[in-house]
Amino acid sequence: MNIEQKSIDIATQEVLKKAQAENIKTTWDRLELQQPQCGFGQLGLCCTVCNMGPCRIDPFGEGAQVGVCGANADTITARNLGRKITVGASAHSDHGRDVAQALSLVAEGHTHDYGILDVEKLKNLAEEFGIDINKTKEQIAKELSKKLLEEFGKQEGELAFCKRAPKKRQAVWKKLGITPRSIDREVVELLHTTTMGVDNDYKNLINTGMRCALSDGWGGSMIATDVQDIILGSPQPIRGKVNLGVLKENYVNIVVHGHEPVLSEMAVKASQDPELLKLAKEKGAEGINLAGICCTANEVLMRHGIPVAGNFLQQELAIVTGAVEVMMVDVQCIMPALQEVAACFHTKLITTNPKARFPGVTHLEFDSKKAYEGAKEIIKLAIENFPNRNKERVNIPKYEMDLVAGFTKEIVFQILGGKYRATYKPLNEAIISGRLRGLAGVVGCNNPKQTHDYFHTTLVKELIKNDVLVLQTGCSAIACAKQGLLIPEAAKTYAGKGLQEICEAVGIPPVLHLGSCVDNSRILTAASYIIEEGGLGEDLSDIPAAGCAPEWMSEKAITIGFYFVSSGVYTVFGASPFATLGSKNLTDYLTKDLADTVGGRFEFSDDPIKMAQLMISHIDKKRQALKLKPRMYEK
Ligand code: BF8
Repeated sequence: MNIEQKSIDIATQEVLKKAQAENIKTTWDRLELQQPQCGFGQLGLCCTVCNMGPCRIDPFGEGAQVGVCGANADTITARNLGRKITVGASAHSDHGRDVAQALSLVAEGHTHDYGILDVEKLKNLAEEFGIDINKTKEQIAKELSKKLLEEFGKQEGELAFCKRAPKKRQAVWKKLGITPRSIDREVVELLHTTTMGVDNDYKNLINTGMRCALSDGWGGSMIATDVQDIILGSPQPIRGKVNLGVLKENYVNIVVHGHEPVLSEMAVKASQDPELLKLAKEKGAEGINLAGICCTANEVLMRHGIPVAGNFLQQELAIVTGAVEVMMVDVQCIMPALQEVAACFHTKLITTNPKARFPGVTHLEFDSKKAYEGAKEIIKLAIENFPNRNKERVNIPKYEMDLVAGFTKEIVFQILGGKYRATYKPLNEAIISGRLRGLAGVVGCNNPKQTHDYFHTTLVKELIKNDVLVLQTGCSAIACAKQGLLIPEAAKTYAGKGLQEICEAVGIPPVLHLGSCVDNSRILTAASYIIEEGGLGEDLSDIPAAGCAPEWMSEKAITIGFYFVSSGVYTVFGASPFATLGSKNLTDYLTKDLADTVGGRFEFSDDPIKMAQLMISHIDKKRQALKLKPRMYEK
């Protein structure tokens, strides 16, 4: 694989050349060492569920067709997939739980580093849970955090946020028995059903999987998003910069990486601390520069305009620039290889979460009761490490791009509707009148098996060219931002005439950044508002919209895919069809039959233009079904 095949991003290519010249191994080298990758694993046909195995099914039909216990390809692939769904749901939901606990600490006055910054959202949420809001915000927060934490372990009823979905959608879930009852229970139950000798019906396994995924999308992730907005502030449209060029040569560079913004939020504050700025100058630096990688980056970008150094496949490369004093990591998507890469430089890797440690790596555990103090300690460590930087080995690519982020379900439509008319009407009308063809959610990771950023950007360009407004989160948003798609000016260059008119009228980019991966929940609630506004059907599956994760790699992406599909969304996945191809029955169930029950279904493709065309043709079908006007500027 040459460098151009590895990434379309010039900054990435430049640092990859440096890594090669200095013999530093990156994920692409390790991918090569793994070739050929296990065929049974790729097809989902390897079963390690019990100690009678590991078993594998012969995909050519000549060898064993069942495991030692008698499980066939359908059961094995569905069980393996179910386990992946539980992991993705656990990751997002555990994040949500931590944030809900932080709200409780704030309410009880155990921490003064955070506050209640979005009181309106606090009250709205409290009302959703039936809490009387005629009391102090602290009292409301105390009751609310209790209710939110109960969502994780309750034994009866259904998750409160399910009520945010249109009535018709709720009825679909009820009919299929997939309304999530709580968060933890759905994860446990799905795990239970995948153990040896429990559920042998692939369709039933997938139904249990959908319920678990829904407990993430309409539960754990939604709690994470909403509570973060309450204690850290709801994002507002904000300008920022993206790509490795945001690292600064004469500054102390600190990279925050991971997912939970509670500590990185404090790092933002601490990086502006006069005492620390003074110390940085004493050590010969011009100042302190904080930048982010992955979803933590998206969180601090959305709320503070902190620059983004890159997405998933750039985490090692940020260190390879030689200009990073500290990379502080919390949870999820943090490559174990970072330790080895950091050891090639002066960079200190610091773990902060008790759930995620590396052997031999400095661990400064985050304590939300002393959050600011903890963040200061890490920044100080970075400053003290600045003189250890080998200037000869610093090579920061001169590439950075402007972007606008900070769109939430509330803000997007406040903008479209005007400051005093926070309504979805203009958006719905734009779709109804044919000025906008429809909506797309493009989300998810990078994967070294696919040319870095190529799939995201090619797909998104094709969508906006066809008047589809794109909503993004996660590493996908970062990919498109690097290519200049997240600035209002991009509308003129890339968007179709209808989308261009809307973007120009309200001054938004044709691609809207809604935040981190837990913020995919913002897309679900935005879609529910669209239905509530009227004119575009009665269920989420009626909206001319589609979803896509073109370069996915994480189990979290699978869970997101499942809660989108179970919410009625047609969802395309790039790369491989999450190891289910070994069962034709399961593949057909996911890509065809689900449409008849949940209204959404999966599609798999490895060609970004084809992915866009599939999504557009689905959008057109939905337009036809709603008998909407023809597109305003049809070619
Ligand atoms: O949660 S998009 S690589 S960083 S998993 Fe990870 Fe994928 Fe990036 Fe955020 Ni989401």
